[in-house]
Amino acid sequence: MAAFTKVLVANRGEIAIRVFRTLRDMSLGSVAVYSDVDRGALHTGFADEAFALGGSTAAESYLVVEKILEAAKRAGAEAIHPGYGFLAENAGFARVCEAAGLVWIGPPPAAIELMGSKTAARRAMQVAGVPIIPGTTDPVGSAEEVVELGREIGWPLLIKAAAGGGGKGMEVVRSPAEAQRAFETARRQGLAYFANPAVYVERYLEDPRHVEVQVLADAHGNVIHLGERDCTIQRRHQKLVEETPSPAVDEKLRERIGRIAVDAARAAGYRSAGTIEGLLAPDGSYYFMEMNTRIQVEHTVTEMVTGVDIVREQIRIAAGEPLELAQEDVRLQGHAIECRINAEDVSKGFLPAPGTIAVYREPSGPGVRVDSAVTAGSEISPLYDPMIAKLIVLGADREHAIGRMLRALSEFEIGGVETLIGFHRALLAHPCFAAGATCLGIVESEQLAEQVEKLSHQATNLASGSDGARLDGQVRQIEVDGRRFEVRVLEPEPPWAELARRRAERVRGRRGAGDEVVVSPMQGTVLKVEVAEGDEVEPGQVVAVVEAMKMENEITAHRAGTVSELAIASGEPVSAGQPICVIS
Ligand code: MV4
Repeated sequence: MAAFTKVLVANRGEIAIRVFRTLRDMSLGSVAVYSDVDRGALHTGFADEAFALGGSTAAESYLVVEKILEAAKRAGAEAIHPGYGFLAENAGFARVCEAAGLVWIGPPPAAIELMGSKTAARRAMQVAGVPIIPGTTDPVGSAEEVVELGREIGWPLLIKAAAGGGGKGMEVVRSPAEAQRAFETARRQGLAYFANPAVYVERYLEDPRHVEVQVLADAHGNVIHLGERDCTIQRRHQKLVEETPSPAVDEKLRERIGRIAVDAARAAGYRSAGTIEGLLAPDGSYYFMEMNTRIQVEHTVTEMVTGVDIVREQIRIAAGEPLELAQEDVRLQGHAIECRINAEDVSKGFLPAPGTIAVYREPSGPGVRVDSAVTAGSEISPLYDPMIAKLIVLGADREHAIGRMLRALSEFEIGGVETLIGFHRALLAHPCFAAGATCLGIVESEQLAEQVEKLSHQATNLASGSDGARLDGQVRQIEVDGRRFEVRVLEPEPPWAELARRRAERVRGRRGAGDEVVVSPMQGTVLKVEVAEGDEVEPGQVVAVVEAMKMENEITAHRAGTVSELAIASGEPVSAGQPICVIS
């Protein structure tokens, strides 16, 4: 394999490290790039060479095609691996790389483009005999057309952005009366996110599972699948837990959806690793939803049960090598689960919680894999996505894997920032997850939130009822009669501490009109406005949803009152600290 010997990874964080590891496995040279914020980031040390891109935000660094190409030229890299996100599904970038004589470790640009248009993709799949969700394969031009479609294929319907994907710009329409508003909202969102207002319509499937199939296609006409991943556990279209095999897929269904995925990849003229995302309805029907033309975050669970290094296959395919295995060589062994450990605060509606990681200790031991790019002292920047680590386990069966995940989660120590560790412990211990159900509504339920609260402050109850003493937070080890105990120490407070706290609160409350204003905690785009002027709101009620770094963030009312001034509209950009509305 001598097509190239040095690869530049146009990415950061855990996925850059993930690719560098395989490059080393294969004795290939590696080149990292980094933004100003990432000067000290771990991924830069996992490559043979590292080049500064300059700029802080993604738009100033990892997304600038000329900067990436310049770094490749300076390093003498012969190939580019894009990772996921950033430029991974940018057909223009793939073309520019190839025009510059660099090998693109990814699919043909035409396949990226085809799958980027959800309507064109649906048309191609329909022609190829791949089942698509009933609906249109062309954009719809008016709310009247939506109503007409409802009469034909039945309610409810779902309007989706034609240039969209991943659930952004989706609007459910339950009756003809809702068509006009939903049509307009979906078009506005399509324009705001994808600079394209075109929308199309699908039948809305109730309580489906998100079941996706990993495919590999080489340049010699070989296309195989590596089984499915179940990604049903999501929040606002962010996957949180992924597993394989799916609790809802048996050998017969796997063969059927595997064939559908291989047919879909062939119809797209695909090459490289890709994922067919599909919906599995409660009645057992399976439909193509979209194709992700990149390596995905959750590829790891497939690697655990197949033993295949998917990045290695991407590299070999790009070098013109045939697939290392045929369909009959693919053996699925055991059950794998991945939990995304994000720096997010569950008690604040999963608000990203950037900051400095003070304490960091990864779990290990049998069947445990951690893909991360942080260590104690690392900064989780508000400029990039807040994923700290992916925790992946392999067990003999699902029950074994759940037990292992709970064990590994309890070993994982992250201090200094809020994380989803407590959330995952509560979710995986929930009867709905054990049952392999869709857990519809559980992720955001009050019940789970309470459980998370309990798990993350297990020792806090020691403090209740003990006036004048606060927890110092530190867990210490003591030995009593030769036996070890872990204790959280209660430190008596000085007598003026309570007064000082009250004074601080008064000062905070004295900002006058300021305490009536809800501000955006981040820079982003307004996805939805959930209230109107004159509405009565309660504390914690969602007033708007702001998208930042591909994450949907709920902005909530901090107090009860009436919305008197609404300062934003859906589709508009907002900056951190910008007023959203006044609640008086
Ligand atoms: C759907 C759907 C129901 N009907 N499409 C699209 C993007 C992905 N993140 C979720 N998407 C959905 N598309 C039709 N026609 C429901 C979802 C959906 C979903 C699907 C499976 C598992 C969890 C889900 C959570 C939210 C939305």
